[in-house]
Amino acid sequence: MKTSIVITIALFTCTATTALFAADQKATSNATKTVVPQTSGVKTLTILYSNAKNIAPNSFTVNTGERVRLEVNPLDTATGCMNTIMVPGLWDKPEPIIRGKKIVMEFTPKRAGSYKITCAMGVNRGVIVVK
Ligand SMILES: [Cu+2]
Repeated sequence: MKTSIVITIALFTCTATTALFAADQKATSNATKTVVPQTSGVKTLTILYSNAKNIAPNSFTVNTGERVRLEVNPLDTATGCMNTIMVPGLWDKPEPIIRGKKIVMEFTPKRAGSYKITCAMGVNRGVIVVK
């Protein structure tokens, strides 16, 4: 969790710096276009969670070696067996699903395969296919 916060702050800082840099470039140079390096080599997957529909979407495809940021936005607080979410093999720490509290899981898949999105007990709720 701490790591996620640090990464989020780092990304925000990068974005802000890039924006300032871009604005500065625009102001000082009309003759040449500066290509701002992409700071986000990250594939972001966004999930909406609700008690009624569980997770949506629930099926994703990513590539081996690709940095993935899986975000879960809970509209509800999940209860009972399904009150946590994890991706065994990619994110092994069950994250509690609490209304309004975004969950961020960042990982880089190293092996191709089908990874289930589950609760802490392993009940299936979706899949991430790594090619
Ligand atoms: Cu469960």
